[in-house]
Amino acid sequence: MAENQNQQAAARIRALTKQLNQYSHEYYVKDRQTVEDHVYDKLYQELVDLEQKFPEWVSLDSPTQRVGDHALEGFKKVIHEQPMLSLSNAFSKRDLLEFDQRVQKLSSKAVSYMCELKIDGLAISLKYQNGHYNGGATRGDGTVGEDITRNLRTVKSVPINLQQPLTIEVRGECYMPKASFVALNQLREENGEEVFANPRNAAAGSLRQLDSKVTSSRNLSTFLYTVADFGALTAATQAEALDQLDAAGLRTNHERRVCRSIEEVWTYIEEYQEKRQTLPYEIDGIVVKVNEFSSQAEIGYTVKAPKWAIAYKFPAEEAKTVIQDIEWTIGRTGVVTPTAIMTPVRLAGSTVSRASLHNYDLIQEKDIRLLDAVMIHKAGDIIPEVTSVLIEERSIDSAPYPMPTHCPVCQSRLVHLDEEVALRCINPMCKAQIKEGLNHFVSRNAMNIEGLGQKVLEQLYEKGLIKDVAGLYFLTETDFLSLDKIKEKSAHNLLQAIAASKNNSVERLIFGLGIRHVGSKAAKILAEYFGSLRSLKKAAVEEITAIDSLGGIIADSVVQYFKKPEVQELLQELEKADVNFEYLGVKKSEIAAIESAFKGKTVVLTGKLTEYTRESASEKIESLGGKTTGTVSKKTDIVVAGKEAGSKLTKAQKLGIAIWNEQQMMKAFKESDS
Ligand code: 1X8
Repeated sequence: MAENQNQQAAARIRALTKQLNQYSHEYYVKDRQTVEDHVYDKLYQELVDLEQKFPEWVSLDSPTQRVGDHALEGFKKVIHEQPMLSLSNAFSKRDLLEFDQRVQKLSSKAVSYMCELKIDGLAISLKYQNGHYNGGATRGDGTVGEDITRNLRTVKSVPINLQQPLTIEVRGECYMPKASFVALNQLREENGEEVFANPRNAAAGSLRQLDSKVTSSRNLSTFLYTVADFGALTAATQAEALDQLDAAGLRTNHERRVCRSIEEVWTYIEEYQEKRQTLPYEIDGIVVKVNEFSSQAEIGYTVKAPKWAIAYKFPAEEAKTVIQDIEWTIGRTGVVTPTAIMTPVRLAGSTVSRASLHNYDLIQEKDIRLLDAVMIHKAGDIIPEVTSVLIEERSIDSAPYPMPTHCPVCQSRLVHLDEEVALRCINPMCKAQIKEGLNHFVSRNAMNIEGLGQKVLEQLYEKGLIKDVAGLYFLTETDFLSLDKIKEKSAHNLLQAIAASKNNSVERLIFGLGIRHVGSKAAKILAEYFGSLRSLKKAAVEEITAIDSLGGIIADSVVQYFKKPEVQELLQELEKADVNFEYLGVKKSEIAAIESAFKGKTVVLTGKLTEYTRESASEKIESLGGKTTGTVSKKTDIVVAGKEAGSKLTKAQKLGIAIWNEQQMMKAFKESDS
């Protein structure tokens, strides 16, 4: 009996592992979602549960093994049997024409060129043995790299098993998408941590982590572009080799193009110099390779680089401007952040007049002073940053910018906490912090109280009508009418929006409280796991760290937070106001059981709804197993069009997508509830 059960579990674990890996491959390698998130989540949870009961059947390629392991003491060295070469650079069309001349001279026949994007990440090498992942390494100095096998295992686009039993070594780039880079830095700045200068540094910092859990949390991806050891693979050209990598299940970049002349190459370069801004990852140039391997062999190598390839580097997009002022702002957590106010200049498609300087250490390190001429660029193609100071243009009477000693808002002494680069105002009564906390509480991903903007909150606070977030729930119409520019109608709407937020599922409240290190994702996980704020506030550190995806930093922060007497008082006030403390979301395991017209469907909401807000409709649809997105595409199943719907409706009509009005949506809601 027990033996039978054990065998059944083994078979189910194998089947789940295979199925989940297939889904994951389609999503992370092929950029194609073939299963709804909740279906994936449910199967994943089933696997986690089974593996917990039958740990003897956990396989190395199980998706649960991507979450990271215990920390290492250090990295082992890896010797690259084939050295990882660098590329020579071209900075102009002329350099490129000269490269073409050299190629022509050294090869006996006509060549074509493969153009590929030069990804701004970290070069890596991956080994597979009979199709199984067998280790990964950094480039290092090209001859000796570091063994980052465990960290690369957490990167979802790195297959654990190939589609074919190949024994090969491949190389490529591990990178952090622009959006993840921006989000990571935002979080780090809020937490007083040092920010990464660009996505490449962020990727490198994430890969060179002794604790692979950290790597796992960083949303890295890969593009492979070279085969270092073909094993049984055969290919005559780079184009074929890349197609073979695709077929094997390794992720390659599809923006590549074979060109028959250097003029065509130039066209490609000009095209991507334009497109660059719109790509979701950062590139710093174009790699041009002789496509035919036989010609590559003829042309050969220098000691450092192949003579059959060249990297065309885009000119750095920089602009010169002058620092007019440095503004200091206090964040929600008391971190004091300097922003350079500069003479406005055009840079990479927009006008720039502000750049975060991140922290005082950076001002000191770069020796940035008022009225300095500086060069600026955009990190990750998005965030303006000061790259350098033109010291030779500095006037002789300039002086170093002094470190602020007091909070510009509450005047209390600033502190430099251990291991933080940030200066902090640690006065919990600091007005700036409280106001930021209020803004955060009402924001979209938190309590989502519509219409309650910064100006209104500021007035409410300044007039003493509220002293903390709980105060919002005790406001009256008279309170609102005492504010500037608030008439009866908006007072009414605001009161209604505040009242509606009492019924939010508790993850919004958990996030809205602004517990350090608890982002909206972590808040959701905590809410799902503990079910209510009452259980969460009693949780011990060990209970929180027992959740796979949450680490010790979050756990400590949560436990410390709920210990504070002022927090306990605040919770009492919120409870008195009848703010919901329960998790109302459908438990992941329950979604699959629901029958609804939205299950597994991708839905776009557009136009003005009258009975629902976009957010509430979207939440409802997701709770019924649907997915909502903002853009209409071939993948959209249903477009719910409210009043005055515009281009999205037109597009849906063109694509022949089902179009519903609000009443039809509500009818479907009703039918699912029964
Ligand atoms: C570096 C890179 C190469 C490619 C893309 N991104 C890079 N950073 C490519 O070939 N597609 S090749 C390369 C190198 O050989 N050092």
